[in-house]
Amino acid sequence: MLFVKAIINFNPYICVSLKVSITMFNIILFGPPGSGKGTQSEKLIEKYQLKHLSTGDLLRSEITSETPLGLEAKSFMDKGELVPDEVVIGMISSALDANTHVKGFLFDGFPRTAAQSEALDKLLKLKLTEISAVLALEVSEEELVKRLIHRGLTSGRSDDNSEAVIRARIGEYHKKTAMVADYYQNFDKVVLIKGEGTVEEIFSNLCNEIDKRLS
Ligand code: B4P
Repeated sequence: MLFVKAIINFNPYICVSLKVSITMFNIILFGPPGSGKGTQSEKLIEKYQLKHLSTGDLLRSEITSETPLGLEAKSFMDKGELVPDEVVIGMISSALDANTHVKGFLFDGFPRTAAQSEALDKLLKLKLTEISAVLALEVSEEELVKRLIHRGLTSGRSDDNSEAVIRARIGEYHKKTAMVADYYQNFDKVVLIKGEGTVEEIFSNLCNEIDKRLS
């Protein structure tokens, strides 16, 4: 902290970059598998010009490129399990470093564990910024299963094509991910959003919450 103060007082160039970081707007789109995170993220990044960081997309791209990281991740994803924290945190850390001049980040599917939440806070703190809000989509389990089975008919995703794997993913969510909302609730950052209804209705509710925080 002392180090940061010294920089602010004596280095006008770093002072400018500090100002830029503080004005960043970072949100987490949170919810169980199939709650609409990916669907709504596409619309939100277009409207608010945020950098989309989806750990699911990043992992699937590693799988497609058959990298060692992708091969390791696939063994977990195919079973509906979470990929180990160190793999995912490393990926996000590189993505943050690669995107220094953005208005803010939309985190989709990350963080998914308590360790990932703490790591994200630390990484953002190093960039002198923080999470502005966690928008949490609420959807019943039966609706989640229905949506993912339906997506499995066309997505080609190995984790969508068996009900047992879909239910395992939801189980992982309850066991390891739901507590992420409790973590951010301690900082009063969580907003619950009804995730059932039309895509446009849900989008409009998400935008209302974002606009309140931007104004
Ligand atoms: P993700 O890629 O994050 O996928 P997801 O949570 O399953 O789906 P998402 O929530 O984005 O889907 P959407 O609702 O948009 O994760 C996949 C796997 O990667 C994980 O299981 C894990 O193994 C690994 N992983 C990813 N991040 C990780 C991390 N941080 N740590 C460890 N492991 C990680 O869409 C679902 C369907 O619903 C779509 O077909 C959509 O069209 C439909 N839909 C959306 N909104 C709807 C609405 N309002 N009404 C009806 N249908 C709707």
